[in-house]
Amino acid sequence: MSHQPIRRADYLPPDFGIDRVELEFDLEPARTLVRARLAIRRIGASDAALVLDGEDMELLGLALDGNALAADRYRLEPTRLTIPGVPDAFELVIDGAIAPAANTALEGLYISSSVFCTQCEPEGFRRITWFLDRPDVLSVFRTTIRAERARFPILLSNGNLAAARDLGDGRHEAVWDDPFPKPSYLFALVAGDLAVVEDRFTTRSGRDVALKILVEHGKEGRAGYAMDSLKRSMRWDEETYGLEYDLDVFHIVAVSDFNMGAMENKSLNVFNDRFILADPATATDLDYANVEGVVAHEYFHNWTGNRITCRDWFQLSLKEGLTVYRDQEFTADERSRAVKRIQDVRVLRARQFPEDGGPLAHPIRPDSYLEINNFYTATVYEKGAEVIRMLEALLDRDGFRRGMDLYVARHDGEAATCDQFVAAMADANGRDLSHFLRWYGQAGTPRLTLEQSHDAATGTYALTVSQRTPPTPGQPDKLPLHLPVHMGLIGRDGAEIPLRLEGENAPQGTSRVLELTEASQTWRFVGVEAPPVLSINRGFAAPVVVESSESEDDLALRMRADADPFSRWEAAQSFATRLLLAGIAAAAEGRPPPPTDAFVAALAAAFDAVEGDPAFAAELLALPGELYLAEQVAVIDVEAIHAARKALRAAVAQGLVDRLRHVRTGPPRPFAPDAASAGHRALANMALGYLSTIDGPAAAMAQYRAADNMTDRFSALAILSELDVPERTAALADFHDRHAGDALVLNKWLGLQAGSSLPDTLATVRALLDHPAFSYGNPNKIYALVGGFAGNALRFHAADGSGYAFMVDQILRLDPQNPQVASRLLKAFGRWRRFDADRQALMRDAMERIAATPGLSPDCREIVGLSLAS
Ligand code: B3K
Ligand code: ZN
Repeated sequence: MSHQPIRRADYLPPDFGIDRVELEFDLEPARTLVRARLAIRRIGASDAALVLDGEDMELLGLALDGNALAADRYRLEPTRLTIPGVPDAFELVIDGAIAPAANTALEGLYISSSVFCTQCEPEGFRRITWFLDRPDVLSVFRTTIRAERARFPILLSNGNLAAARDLGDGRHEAVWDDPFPKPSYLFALVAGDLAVVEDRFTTRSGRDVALKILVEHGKEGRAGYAMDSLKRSMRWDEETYGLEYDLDVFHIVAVSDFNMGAMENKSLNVFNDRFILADPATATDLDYANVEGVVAHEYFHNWTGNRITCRDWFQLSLKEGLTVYRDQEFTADERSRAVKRIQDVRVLRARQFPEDGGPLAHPIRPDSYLEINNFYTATVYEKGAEVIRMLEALLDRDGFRRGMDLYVARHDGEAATCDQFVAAMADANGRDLSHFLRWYGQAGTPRLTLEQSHDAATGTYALTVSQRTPPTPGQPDKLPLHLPVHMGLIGRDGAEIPLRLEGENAPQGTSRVLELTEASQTWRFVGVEAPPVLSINRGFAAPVVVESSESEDDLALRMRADADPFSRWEAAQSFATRLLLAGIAAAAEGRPPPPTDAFVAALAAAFDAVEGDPAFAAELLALPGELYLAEQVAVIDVEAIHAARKALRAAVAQGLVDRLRHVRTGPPRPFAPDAASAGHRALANMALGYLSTIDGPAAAMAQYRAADNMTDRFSALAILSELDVPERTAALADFHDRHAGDALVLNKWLGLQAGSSLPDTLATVRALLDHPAFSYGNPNKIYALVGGFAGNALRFHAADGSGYAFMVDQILRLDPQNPQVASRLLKAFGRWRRFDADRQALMRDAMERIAATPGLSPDCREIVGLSLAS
């Protein structure tokens, strides 16, 4: 917890290395004793003092090469321990005590439902012992754990079990050896009474790996999908990147109190249980997909993150962007590539684009931070993955693989930088990617504008693409970026046109990646007889906004005929967005909404063209969300956005009513969690939602009662929860009683009520704070209820400021106990400048109340400071 900004430019290598770490834990919830034996070696200046990070611990003793250090030989401060005048190589033994049961920040060693667990990334290890807690210090760890056997029969740490014995006094001991040098943030310890689900995996080269997933007793039956996902991930990484697992055991432990999704500790992943537990009665298809994606993500970190880690936290995207890209590709290969791309772009636009356009905008490799926990952002993760994806587009698949191979060969066992990653990509392909590196340092979403002309006499089509990135805080002037322009041309008959650039002898396919490097560039295609329809940014190859004034006819043509499925969906989104923006303007001015016939007809034709791909059809029918629309207007009017979207939904329902009813016919299918079955459910539930705007709640209520799986039951409940009808109350009560005692399911119930557009939502949320299903100690519950409300634009931004006042109370209550969770909630205020003057004033007052609070955490101080400064 640093109180001064840390700057990327100030990076200095450490003065000391710690080659070997031996930890001994005597576990007791109230007071745990930790002994650290560190083999330390000087790397830097001969007069440098040893400065170790450490917070919130009690120092019991210090010995250097076997000699106890007197108090005048060292200086202990709240966040560090300084020992001047140390030799060039020595052993330091530190005895300390910590209080896991009192650890509510869930960083370091803490207790979740009677299970000891750890979260050390990024700076939690310094709450376990004093250390060089920075990712460029790599050490070999041996961990000895002692605890009472009855309460803590399972004792785990990283690596392989080296020894286990009974201590005779009701306690036992386990010793774990991790042969791979690793930074402290990858250390983990788990101790408790957990059930073990076991399987095995044989790697390509014949290593037999024991796979163990540990869950709360009684939840063993819900770990099967996670295990299956793990085995498929292991196989995929071998087949796709030639990367194999490197130890004899791989553990995943599911805990219920966890700030984030999961953590990739070496061979001992710790997970938020919502990303492990899944069965048909309690998990939706989205939950299954999330389990698969997060299990894969953490497993893939074993190479991209653990074997090759980050030099400093500014390089976070080196492991996170790359690993998100890898898990996206895994899901694309395992499920539907087009649907996965659409879902990822939807998330990018709803979460990352607003971040990039607001006060918290930062490059994927930030330049400074006050609290690094604030930078586990959509930008570092999701935009970081898009930057990797652009490299794949520019170098093609084989070239990208060559770059990955070189990156691993060069940096295995090291703490690397983003520059080194891009250098490996460049060197493996004989390319100069220095211009591309600007993506790492420049924030903001680039906007592309297009100019097209066609010369019938020569059959030449000219396309000019111009780029411009709006200013972001601290970066008023932006440079042109190097990006792939993935495009195709479509004839009026719907056929793809062979693409031949002026000067080429023959066409080179019908879909091409052009490279934009300048502010503006023109490409001329020959052999184009008639004016074509342009399909641009296919597959969303570049994370940009394309400003286009495409005609409705062209959009309709691309919606049904574009060879790129992503672009078909994109055309539908653009058409819908255009109508919605007109509708928003109309709603704000009390005018009737614009005519929707042309869009509805185009949607019907596009829908008919994808018969046989229900998952894609469901995406096609999903209108742009409120967050995305908010980004498209000059001043956000939450009521007008909500009303316009509701009106278009009703129009689509009327226009497609026969098709929607047809979707709902046919024999019931038995439940299976695979992507194809999930696609059928997605489409059927999409249809149910639309039809409820015509038919009311009856069909949703019937489905709610008859459902044999959580996807269908919860989809019906979500539809009912938006209707002000008696069935709503009945279904919510029934759902609660059916799942009483199941925290993960009740979180869905909390979230649904917090996100409801009905007018009494805030009162409901306030009442739910006292419900037994809610607790301030559990991040999942806070994100569901309080976070769910913050994401409910209509109610959070209530004109009277009641939503803002509520959120301030919640943030201030949470900050002292868990600053990470508080500061995540605080980000809801970031876009305050985009609202009308009255709301701006209310939001500014709310943030000033937070800023004026004594003892505010650095986490919240940084977010509120950046937000107010904008
Ligand atoms: N690396 C962890 C995130 C740790 C977050 C700390 N605030 C999970 C992941 O990205 O895989
Ligand atoms: Zn990650």
